[in-house]
Amino acid sequence: MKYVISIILSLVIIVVVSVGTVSWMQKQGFFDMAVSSGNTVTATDMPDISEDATEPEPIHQLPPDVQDNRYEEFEATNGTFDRVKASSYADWQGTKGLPSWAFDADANTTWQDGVKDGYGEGEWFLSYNADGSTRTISSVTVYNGYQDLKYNNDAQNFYQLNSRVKDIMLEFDDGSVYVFTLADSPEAQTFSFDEPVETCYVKLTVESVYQGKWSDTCLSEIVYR
Ligand SMILES: [Ca+2]
Repeated sequence: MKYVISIILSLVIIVVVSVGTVSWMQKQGFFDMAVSSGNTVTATDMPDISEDATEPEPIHQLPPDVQDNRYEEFEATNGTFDRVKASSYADWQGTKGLPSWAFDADANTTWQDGVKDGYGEGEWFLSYNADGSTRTISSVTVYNGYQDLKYNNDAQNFYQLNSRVKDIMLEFDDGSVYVFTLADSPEAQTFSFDEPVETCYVKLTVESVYQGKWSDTCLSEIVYR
C-alpha cells in the first residue's frame, strides 16, 4: 500500500510539473518562435482564387501597321475612329481616291484602290484613334462602289464602270473576325455583329469584288457604329 501511494504521488508531481513547464514555455513565447522561425506563407504568396475565376482584362493594342510609318495616315471625320490608313489608294492623273474619302460622311466622295494590276482583292483599311483609345461598335454600314451622282446618269454610270466590293473581312484587336458579303448595290448596307466589340481598331479587308469594265475598285463610305 505504501508503494502504491508513492507511485500515485510521483505521477501527480510529474503531471503538475509538466503542465507548469508547458505553461511557462507558452508565456515565454517558445511556441511562437517555433512557428515564426519556419518558412511562413504570407497572404500575398497565396494564389488568388477569386482573380482566377474572373475573365482577364483584354489587351487593346494597335497592330504593327499603325505603329510604323509604312502607310500614310489620314484623318477620318465620320465620327467613330479619327484616323485611317489603307494599303493603297488611287492618286494619278485624273484619278484620285483617298482613304479618308471612305470615312468622311459623304457618299459622293470615294476611295479607289491604288493597285495597277488586278482588282484590289486583299487591299485593306485600318481605322483607329490617334490616342489609341477604344470604341465599342456593333455594326458596319457600307456604301458600295463609286456613288458620286455627278457621274451616275444617263450618259455615264461610274458605279457600273468601276468595280465594287463583294466580300469584306473585319478584324478587331481581340482577334475576332467577321466576313460579310455585300450586295452589288449602291444602297446603304448594314451588317451587325453577334455582340458589341470593344476594340482600338478595325481592319477591313476587301476579299473579293464585282468586276466592272474598269479594274478600279471603289468604296464610297464605311461607317462603324
Ligand atoms: Ca465618302
